Amino acid sequence: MASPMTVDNPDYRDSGLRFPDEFVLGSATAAYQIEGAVDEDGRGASIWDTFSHTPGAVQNGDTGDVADDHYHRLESDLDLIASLGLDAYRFSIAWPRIQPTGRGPANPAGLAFYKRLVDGLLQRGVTPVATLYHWDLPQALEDEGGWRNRQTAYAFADYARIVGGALGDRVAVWTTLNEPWCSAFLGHGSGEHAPGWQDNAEALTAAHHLNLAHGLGVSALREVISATAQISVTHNLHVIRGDAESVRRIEAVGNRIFTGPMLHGAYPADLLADTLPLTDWSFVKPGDLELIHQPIDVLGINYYNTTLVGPAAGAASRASAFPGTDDIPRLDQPGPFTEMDWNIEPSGLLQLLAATHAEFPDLPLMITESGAAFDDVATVDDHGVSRVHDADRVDYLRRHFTAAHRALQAGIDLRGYFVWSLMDNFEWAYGYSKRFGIVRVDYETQERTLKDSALWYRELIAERRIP
Ligand code: IFM
Repeated sequence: MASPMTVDNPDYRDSGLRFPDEFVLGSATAAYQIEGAVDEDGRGASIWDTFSHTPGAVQNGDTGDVADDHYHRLESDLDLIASLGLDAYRFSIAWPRIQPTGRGPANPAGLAFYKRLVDGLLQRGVTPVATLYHWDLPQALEDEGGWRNRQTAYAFADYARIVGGALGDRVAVWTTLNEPWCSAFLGHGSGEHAPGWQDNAEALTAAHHLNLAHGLGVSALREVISATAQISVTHNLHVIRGDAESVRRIEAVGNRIFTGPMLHGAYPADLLADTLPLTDWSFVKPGDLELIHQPIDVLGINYYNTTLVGPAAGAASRASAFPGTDDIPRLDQPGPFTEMDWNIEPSGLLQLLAATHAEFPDLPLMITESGAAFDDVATVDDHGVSRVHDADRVDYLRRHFTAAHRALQAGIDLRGYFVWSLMDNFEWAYGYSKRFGIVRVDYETQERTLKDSALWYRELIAERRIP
């Protein structure tokens, strides 16, 4: 067993490190990835229903129609969550369950589902952490221009007010948006995600309207939630390494385009200059930055891997997930890699936490996602019990919890860590081909099996130290 003397252990494979009692040890999911029941109880269609049913958009033609059937298995999934001893459970609310067309009165059945979820968590001693938007925009709003239309930001604020009013006395942490980079740029730049646009100017427009939605959403939530509830936003801030000018450019359009207006009250000057060939930014209206720049209580950070870049070569020309930077080459990095081909680099998590803390020293941080997809093998042991010996995921988690612990040791105000994900689920454009869960889901039978990583995490939570 490692001792605290091993904090400089370069492979981050420590055990025995203790987390404070107040450090939140949780796990996370998102609505479209697990719920299924897409046509039930008045739920409207979302852009992911449309996208996943578009031939060629998702691997194997997979859709979220059934997913983990969580909507019908709520009680047993709540028991599963409780059995792991999670301090907190992070879930997202499906906007089209609450407002089937994205506007108008709440659908009582939709609200009732999330009330049962929240109350079920509280009854089991698990803290509810809710995300309002994890990518499932009502299709009716997309038909009016989606995130390219600034009215969607105002519709989001109305939705936030409805949900905050219904659950605001019981949810501990509210997150407005999950990874707006994905919504804006995978959705409108590279087109890998719903709604599948490939247009740099539209992608930048969408980014601004997501920023606006965040600010309006924070204000709406503050009106209705309890004074003790916290408000956050979650970003997948990219850890870019390599050529300094390329790093600056990608960080500008990948990270600071969101953190600038949300947390500093301004778009970075270098971002505006870099993107002038793509847009004149006339979608930013007077007063928008004040609306966007609302105080938040905690910043959510999702971390998976790093990116290595070289010096720009040629000219940017294509629609991209980092608009205007397709002239920058991505370089190979050393492994190991997860099933997503993402490099496993726990030092990137520590680097990200340190850099974010340095930039926003007064803002508590929370790792709202970190985890790994691997090609798990399900077995049956001598006693007939299903097992998944996912040593690679245990190793990933050990190394990233070690990084989180080092962040605490370094004085970074890190409040918790949510493992992505509680259970295998619909991995967006990859369908069900990538398994991120610490709980295996057999998609034929919907049987749930605790993987070794779940048993390991259960022990970490119980002992509050890395096993
Ligand atoms: O599954 C996703 C999640 O929905 C958002 N963050 C990244 C995860 C892994 O790709």
